[in-house]
Amino acid sequence: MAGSRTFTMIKPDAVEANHIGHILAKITDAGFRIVAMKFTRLSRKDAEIFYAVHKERPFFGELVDYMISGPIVAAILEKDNAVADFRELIGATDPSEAAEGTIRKLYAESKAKNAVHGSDSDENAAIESAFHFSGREEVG
Ligand code: FUP
Repeated sequence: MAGSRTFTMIKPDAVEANHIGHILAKITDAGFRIVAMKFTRLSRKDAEIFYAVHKERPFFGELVDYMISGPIVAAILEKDNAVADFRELIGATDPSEAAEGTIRKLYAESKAKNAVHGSDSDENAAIESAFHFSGREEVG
């Protein structure tokens, strides 16, 4: 899809391990254009809202605690077929199952601390982007 968008976060484990630069290089080398980006920190309320779809799952509390444990990078990315191509670039949720060369295979610690988020649909990409960015912050 021409010029479609996805939303990503570089998560606390990858920030802590100094992988921001490596991950951004993989993203831009793969042809994604950065539309908006910020270095920020989620509040507990932010994380609970962002991951509300998982609130009945057994890992929800751990997921929220982890996502607020340190700063993150949030970004809106643009590319043809952005959602699907980005999920291919990041690899499976569990890095032990992720394909060679994917961001999670290279940089994720575990299924819970899995280095990056990528939207799972165009609809969620739009919702997640609007949650993190105002229209004025879409500068790219
Ligand atoms: P993904 O779409 O690959 O980010 O994965 P999911 O939407 O299935 O899961 C969202 C987040 O929940 C993952 F990034 C990590 C966390 N999670 C766990 O901590 N344990 C699990 O068993 C599954 C997911």
